[in-house]
Amino acid sequence: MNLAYSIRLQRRIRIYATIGILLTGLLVAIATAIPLYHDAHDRAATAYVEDARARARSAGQFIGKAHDIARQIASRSGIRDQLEAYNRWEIDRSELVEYSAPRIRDALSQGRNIAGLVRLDQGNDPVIEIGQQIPAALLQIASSKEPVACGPLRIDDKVMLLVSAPVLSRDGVRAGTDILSFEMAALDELLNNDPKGEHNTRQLLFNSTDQAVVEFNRLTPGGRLLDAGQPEQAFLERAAGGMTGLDEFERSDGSASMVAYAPLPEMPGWSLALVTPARTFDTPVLVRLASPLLMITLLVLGGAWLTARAIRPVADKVVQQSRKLGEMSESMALAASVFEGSPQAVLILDATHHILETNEACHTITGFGLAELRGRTMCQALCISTDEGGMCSELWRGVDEAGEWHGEVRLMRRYGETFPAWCSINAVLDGSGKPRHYIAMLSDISDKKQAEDRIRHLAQHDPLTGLPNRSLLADRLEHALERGRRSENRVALLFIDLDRFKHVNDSLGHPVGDRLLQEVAHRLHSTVRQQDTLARQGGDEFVVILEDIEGPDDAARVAVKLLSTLEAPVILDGHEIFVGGSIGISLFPSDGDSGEALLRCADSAMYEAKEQGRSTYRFYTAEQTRISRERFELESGLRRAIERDELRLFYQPQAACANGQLVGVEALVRWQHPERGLVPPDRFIPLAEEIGLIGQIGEWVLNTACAQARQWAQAGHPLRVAVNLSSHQVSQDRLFDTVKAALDRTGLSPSQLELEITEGHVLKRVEECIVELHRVKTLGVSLAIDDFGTGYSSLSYLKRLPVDRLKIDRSFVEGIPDDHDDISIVATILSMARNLGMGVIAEGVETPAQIEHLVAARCGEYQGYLLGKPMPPDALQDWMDRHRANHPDA
Ligand SMILES: Nc1nc2c(ncn2[C@@H]2O[C@H](COP(=O)(O)OP(=O)(O)OP(=O)(O)O)[C@@H](O)[C@H]2O)c(=O)[nH]1
Ligand SMILES: [Mg+2]
Repeated sequence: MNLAYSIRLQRRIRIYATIGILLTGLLVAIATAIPLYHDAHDRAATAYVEDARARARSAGQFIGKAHDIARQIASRSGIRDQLEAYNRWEIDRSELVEYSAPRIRDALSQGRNIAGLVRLDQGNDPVIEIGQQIPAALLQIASSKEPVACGPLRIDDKVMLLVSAPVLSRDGVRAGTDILSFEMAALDELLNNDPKGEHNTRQLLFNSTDQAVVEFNRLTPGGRLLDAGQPEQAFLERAAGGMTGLDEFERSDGSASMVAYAPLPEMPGWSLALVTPARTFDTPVLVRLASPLLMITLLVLGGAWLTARAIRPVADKVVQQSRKLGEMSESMALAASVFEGSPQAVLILDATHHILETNEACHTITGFGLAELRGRTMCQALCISTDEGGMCSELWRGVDEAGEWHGEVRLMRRYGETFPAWCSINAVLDGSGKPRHYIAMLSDISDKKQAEDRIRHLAQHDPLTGLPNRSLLADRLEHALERGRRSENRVALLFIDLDRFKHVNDSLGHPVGDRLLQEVAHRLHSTVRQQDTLARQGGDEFVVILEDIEGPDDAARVAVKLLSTLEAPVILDGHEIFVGGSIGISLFPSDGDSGEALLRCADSAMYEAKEQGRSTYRFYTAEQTRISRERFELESGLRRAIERDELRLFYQPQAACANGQLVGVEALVRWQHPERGLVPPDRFIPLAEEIGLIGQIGEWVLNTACAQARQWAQAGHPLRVAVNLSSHQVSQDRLFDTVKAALDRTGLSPSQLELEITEGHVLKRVEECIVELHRVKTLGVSLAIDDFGTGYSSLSYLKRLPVDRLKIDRSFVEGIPDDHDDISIVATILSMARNLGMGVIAEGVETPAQIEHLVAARCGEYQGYLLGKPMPPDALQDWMDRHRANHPDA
């Protein structure tokens, strides 16, 4: 409803209410006025008719009185006798007149309105004339024995009434007639004196016998004779016939008149009518109606005014409301246009975070239409996670606590793509302060983020190589040290400076130098692990941060890798460029606790490398460099040892305790280093394990030992050969295949092969080892547990291992025969082995006392320096010959 409409409506309500009241008033007025009018009209009519009747009565009395006067004069005996005497000719006319005239005059003087008298004799001839002359023609009325009125008629411009009265003798014979003339003016006076007379009311007196009508009114004093055929005459005749009534009729001029008529009482043929214009008649009727109608009108107007007044505040309220509504709808339209036109996605949520409304921008940004979003929570629909990786619940907790939340979130578009958005959520509270709705506004900040990322990238990266620059390096280094401090891990810093790079610039130009730097960056980058940081420190300097390294060797290994990467020539514009580098290494925490200190140390180590002839690396401390270098050399030597056939197998004899008979040999690996000589296994086996060569070495040992044993067997000296398996071999599923392959390849009888496994290695993966060793055992080889007693084996799984022999560790044998503990342990192992049906071999036997004790303790076999040191196969052959010679019984 707009304002104009409500104003129109308000006006209409007021008009209709007023009209309603006026119409009601009108109806009441009509309902009141009609009976009132009828009543007033009836009263007026009655009064009018009564007036006519009263006037008729007056007129009747006037005529009756004229009759009486005529009758009295005629009956006067003196003058009557004279007339009779005249009739009988006894007196003449003059005597008659002389006698009668004074007496008649005297009698006439009693009636004021008598104009004259004419006495006729028996022959109806006038004999006495007094006063008004009466034309002879009019004297014909003398006939009846009763007085008779005639007229009204005009005599000498006067309207007269003639009354004839017979003069009767004593015996009733008519002796003559008196004709008296009366002036009607007297009647006029009588009638018009009537106080009820109206100015414009006409009075008509009618004598039907003579068809004469006389009118009295104010303007014609004395009356006026009317011509016959007047419209009123019909009513006069009706009245002359005896009727009384009131009628309305139209005059010739078209005006309406009211006529009240009545007969003159006791005057047959005479009637009177009052004629007045209808409006004159209606006036008192209307006057009578006026006051009640005025009252009604006032009441109605008052009512209408009160209603209008009563309605006005309501109507004003309606207008006000509608104005407010209009304003509200305007502001709502404005809000709607803001909502729809907003470039931000706007979501209106209910109190339970479910989506009610979204705008077009939401569709554009998220790809979801309102139909897909409505009824789902914002978090569900858009898979919201906060920028800190938190969940939506954190966001709502923020809104609940502060009524609003602003922050960066990640949203998911309709097709699964996620994007960063700035999110503002505000709670809309109800009257009681509880959230009624929430307004969420989201803007896609992908572009902004990209720009920020780009700016950040530019600020933190070297434009030439794209590597982190000095600033980001410092940052990363700080973080790496922080992590190192927490985890107590070491961190290494490698400072690389290209060798004689200036020469490239000078000879091939700066642009080529640039491209070379790019290529170097690329190579270095692909050499280091992903988690390591490679940065360009500036010029031809690069820095690598290595985290979580085990020790300096790791750093050295990386340095060597980097140097070898740089060794390969770079081809640029057809030039083959050799570019080397010098690397300085500093270590955290040993060389310094801060990034700055470590950089300084690495830089100075780098100069040391340059000093030492370039294309090399140096640690910050000389000792570390030495250790590292040695280790590195050992490592690289070991890598080549197999292919250069530098590994050797030595065999240590094993014999029965009881009679010293040779039962087997244990194969032991040695590295015949070209410069260092014979390297014992404890110097290179852990290194081989560390650098992943152990598998290869283990396989070599197994194959070589099997081949050797086979060779001895073929030469007529079948010997059991015990081969140590590394933990790497034991824990591999391939052990079965490896052993089988060695046996197949060499043709050695499985019964001649004994595999030694270290107790500690088995304990690491008991269940898997049990399964795998059972499989290996199916090949027919025997199994021994090396270093038994040091690994705290549990009897329960020892029972489940398919073991043939236990090897008592040399540390227990060492204490025999003095150390009681060792003696007890050895005794326990022996008794246990016996109970489990296993053989026992003691190792490290060096003295005759030890072997004596072992014999006494019924230990099955032994090995050790007392019997023979590990020796090359040729030496063993000699040893065997000697041994046989010394033990002819065995
Ligand atoms: N092309 C190119 N050269 C650069 C850039 N920044 C620094 N250099 C040059 O790199 C060279 C680095 O020189 P040094 O490392 O001090 O000397 P060097 O010739 O490499 O000799 P040594 O390092 O002592 O083996 C200087 O000649 C610099 O001008 C660069 O962005 N682009
Ligand atoms: Mg340089």
